[in-house]
Amino acid sequence: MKFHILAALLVAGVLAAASVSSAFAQADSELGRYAINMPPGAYDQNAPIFYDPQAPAIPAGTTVVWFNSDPNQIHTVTSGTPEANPGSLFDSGFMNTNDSFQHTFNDAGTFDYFCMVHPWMVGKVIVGDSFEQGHNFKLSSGTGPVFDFTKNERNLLKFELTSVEVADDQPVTYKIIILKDGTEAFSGDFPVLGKDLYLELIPTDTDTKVYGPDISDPVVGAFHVEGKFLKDNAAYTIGAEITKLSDKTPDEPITDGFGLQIVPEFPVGIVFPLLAGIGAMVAIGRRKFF
Ligand SMILES: [Cu+2]
Repeated sequence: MKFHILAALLVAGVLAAASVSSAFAQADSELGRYAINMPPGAYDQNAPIFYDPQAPAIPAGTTVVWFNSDPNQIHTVTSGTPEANPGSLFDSGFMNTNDSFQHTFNDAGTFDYFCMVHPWMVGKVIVGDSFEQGHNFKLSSGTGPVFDFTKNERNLLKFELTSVEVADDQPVTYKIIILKDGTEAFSGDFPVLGKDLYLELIPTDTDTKVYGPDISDPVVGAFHVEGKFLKDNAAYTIGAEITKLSDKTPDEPITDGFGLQIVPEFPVGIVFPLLAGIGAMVAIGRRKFF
């Protein structure tokens, strides 16, 4: 279990049991969490992108919201392809400019969809169902334990606070720290309503950028972190902490660390340990990690 030990050493030298888990993740609400936009000009066969992003990887249970931002164009979001089972899973019907449509993806798989009006407009959503249960958080991932950015250009993570009761409308502030091979590469604060934080990782060739949330009324939509720090073949450790519950600092630290391997291709040497789950789950105290 080379990877587990490595991840533990990176953090604090403390290795907790890594649980094997790959199962159906239930949606906890029907609130829209992740936005896909049809930008101006999306109708054009030569448009650079029809549905943006074109092929996100999201955890099972995520509710996706499509927006038609294409002026004076009617579009649809219709599951399948024109040839194969069009609309059998979801179908928006005609969407005018500024209309939205949402669908909750509960099952793992790759889901193609297209526009009935402009059938060259195609997109897909990749849904993963692997997760890791920590002491305080459950971490779900769109791509599973290995994020191969040559196959998936982005990966939506869902952090769910499981150890504390939180109302859906309660303000919660998450602090997320990403260590790359043991060195801090990113730190950010994310205020949300309720127990869930959706955070998408996007490896790019540019400097670090943070934006979101996709849905801000209420503030439950996904945030995004992109940058070249995510583009190395490296062992990443993601630390999650609740720094504010309502407007109070928690009496006891609420924190977990999770391992995630980000690779440009699937390396044979780490196949076995990575089949075990999302990586090493190392439960650690604030003093050790932060
Ligand atoms: Cu269309």
